[in-house]
Amino acid sequence: MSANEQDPGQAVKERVQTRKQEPTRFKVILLNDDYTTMEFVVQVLETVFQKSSAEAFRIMMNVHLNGKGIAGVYPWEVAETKVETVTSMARHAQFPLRATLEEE
Ligand code: TYC
Repeated sequence: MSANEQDPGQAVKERVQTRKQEPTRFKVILLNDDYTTMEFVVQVLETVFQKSSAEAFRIMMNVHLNGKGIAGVYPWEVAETKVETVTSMARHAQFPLRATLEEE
């Protein structure tokens, strides 16, 4: 081995990973509006976000009172699919309900 061809085992410090790298997660945000019924939002939270009826009602009221709120937190593909599902259900029911993503 020549002088400048060093043993990488000594030149490169090994890093010990103390924590598994978590994949980036995304919040699915529900937005308030004046036309979507409370009942429909609760139904969406129960069916798309697997919330209990009590939790669905709590989240819906939080969105109603504060303008927006978190429906759930998921890896990107899951979050994106849930936004599409909510949007599709809302359009079929002719409600203007909107959902968006926010990086956690
Ligand atoms: N503000 C609506 C109403 O009074 C209810 C509502 C709640 C709509 C949450 C959208 O994301 C929403 N009927």
